[in-house]
Amino acid sequence: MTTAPWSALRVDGVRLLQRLQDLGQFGALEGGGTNRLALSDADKAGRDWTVQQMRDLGMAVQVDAIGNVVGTCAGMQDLPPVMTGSHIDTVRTGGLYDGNYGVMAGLEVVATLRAAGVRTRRPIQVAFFTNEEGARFQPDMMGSLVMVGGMPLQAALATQAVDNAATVGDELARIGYAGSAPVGAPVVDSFVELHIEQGPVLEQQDRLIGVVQGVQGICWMQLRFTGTSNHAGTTPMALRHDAGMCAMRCAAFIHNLVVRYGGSQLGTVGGLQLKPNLINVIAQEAVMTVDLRNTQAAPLRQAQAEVLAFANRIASENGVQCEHRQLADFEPVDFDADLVDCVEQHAHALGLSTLRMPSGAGHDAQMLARVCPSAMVFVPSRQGLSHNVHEHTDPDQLVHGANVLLQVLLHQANR
Ligand code: HGY
Ligand code: MN
Ligand code: MN
Ligand code: MN
Repeated sequence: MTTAPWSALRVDGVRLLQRLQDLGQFGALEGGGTNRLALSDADKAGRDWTVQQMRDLGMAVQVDAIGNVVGTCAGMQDLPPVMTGSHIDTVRTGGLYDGNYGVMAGLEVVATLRAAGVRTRRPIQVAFFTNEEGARFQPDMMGSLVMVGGMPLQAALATQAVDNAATVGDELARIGYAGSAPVGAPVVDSFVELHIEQGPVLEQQDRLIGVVQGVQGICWMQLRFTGTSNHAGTTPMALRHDAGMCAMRCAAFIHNLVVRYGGSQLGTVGGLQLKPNLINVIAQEAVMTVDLRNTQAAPLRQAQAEVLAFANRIASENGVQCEHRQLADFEPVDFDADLVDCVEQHAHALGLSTLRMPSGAGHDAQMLARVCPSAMVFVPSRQGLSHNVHEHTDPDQLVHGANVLLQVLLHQANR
């Protein structure tokens, strides 16, 4: 790899870390952490602040019809841009870095180029996508999915929140991010996302940079069991229509399925609401969420089919209704091999240890991969913690990752 004139350029770590702290004020939780649910007031405040950062960096800012925000740093030629970015919405118990880091590092790259007077051949874009987390509205990665034409805009806008009756469209209008830029077929040369690993692998293997080869498949379902509430003391077991027991046996089935499948199969029941949720009343209703993941498409399909078959069987054996809603259904994605090599080469050129690995978490890059060569760069997560207020990555590791992003974007934008 020839030595480019800009290969000595480095980001300003203090400025990057300061921006991360500043963004963290929006939705800050007492005692640390972030609650910036998609399209909430805190998300609006974080969006407004980030848009201002883009404008202060001389970037042209566009908001599309699903509320994705794209800042553009002009290139010398009007060629398809190189895009980076991630998300600034968080889960309810989020940290400072999930998503935020990739957006702030993108801004830091632009700030570094401006300070050095470097103009790239292609424009460089920094984006943050609507509702990556999928905590309030499903599916996750909604904004980037709509951007690439993977979900009809109207279906996304009509999606209702899990916490109230508001739709995505209502909330975008309420916070002033119902943009006019079209969605469905973005013109992007390539996409590179910098993100914390959110798992323990880099730390365990003492590597500084994760060279991400792809993202595992994700299947989200909601199962609603409807039975008959009754007295816990007077109703014989054989006469019960116990929605709660059906849900919990389903959860146990999922656990056993994961053990049976082995490999990369994962299964999570993150949400379970019982009604009336009283100690001496047989549950009338149970609503549970199911998150199944696998790096292989076939076993993931098989797992989903098995869980659904069991849920329907256990419901009919107990005289209970079972309704299934598919909330997300994403096949595993492989990133562009040349771009993955480019990430690895530039990390090595910076003297950083690397590890090739899949991503356990979903990311916007898996959606951009549908329309352009895409790749990701990971940095370690302390104790693998994420979606947890104690999420942490060492400052120097954050700066290493941003320097890899800088060099990869410079490489891509000067082709
Ligand atoms: O669920 C995920 O993997 C991502 O954080 N939305
Ligand atoms: Mn994320
Ligand atoms: Mn996340
Ligand atoms: Mn290069």
